[in-house]
Amino acid sequence: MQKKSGEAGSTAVACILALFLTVLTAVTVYLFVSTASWNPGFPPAITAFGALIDAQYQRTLLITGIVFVLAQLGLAWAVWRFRDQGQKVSYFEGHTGMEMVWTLATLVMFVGLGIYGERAWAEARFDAAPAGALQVEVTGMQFAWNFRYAGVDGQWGRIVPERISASTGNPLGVDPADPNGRDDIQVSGEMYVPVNRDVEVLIRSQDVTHNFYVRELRLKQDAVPGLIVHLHFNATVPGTYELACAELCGLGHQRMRAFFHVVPQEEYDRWMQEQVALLQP
Ligand SMILES: [Cu+2]
Repeated sequence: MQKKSGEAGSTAVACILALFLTVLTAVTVYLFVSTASWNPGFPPAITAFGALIDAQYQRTLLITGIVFVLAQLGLAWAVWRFRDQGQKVSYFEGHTGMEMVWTLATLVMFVGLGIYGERAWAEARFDAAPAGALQVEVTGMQFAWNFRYAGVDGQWGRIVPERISASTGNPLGVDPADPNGRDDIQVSGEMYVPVNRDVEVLIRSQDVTHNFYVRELRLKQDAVPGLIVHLHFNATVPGTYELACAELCGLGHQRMRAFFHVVPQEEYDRWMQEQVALLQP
């Protein structure tokens, strides 16, 4: 229906919409600031770079929060400011200056956050593990985690896929002909590492893509068939943590979990001796 010129639209509609946007923004900000959303219930980090990850998370939340508030309040203002007052409608098509400003602002924000977070990411993934780090091979398979330690000689036994046989006690397929493999320690479901010690994990998968995820380490890494992915960390707080598979890997995915134990060096040595003793024929 055509409107007579000079007739104003409903102020109430613009008013209600602007008010609704403002209240919605205020409630959202209140929920984030007042509740656990700001610290969203993560268990405390047990690595130094975990603290960097948490700082990055909060920084991202703060910046995107500010952008959210400005955008919503700007929208409310525009709804109110340009409400139908019977004025002549003006219309323009695009504005190169504005386009450049918000494209550049978005670019600077995302690239800036990326550069800020680079160190936390690189520390566990790109930098080589410190010399003398304890190596643990972590293998995901439907639906279990297997851990292998190189044993007394510090050498891994060769893996031959044809030898994979869980029913005969060789789920990883360590070559029985390789003397390096005879003292390899294999455990399923329980991973032990000493506290305050550099640990390098070599993540593998035997079948589909799994994901090595320990919240307290702030590490989450896909286990990809055909790849050995290196990560390293230094856990500083003893305890038992959950190692979950964080990649939907099949029907038994939800039971693919293990326990990650960070223990004092003496306890680790004791545990290792027990495992060595189990190997003796
Ligand atoms: Cu899995």
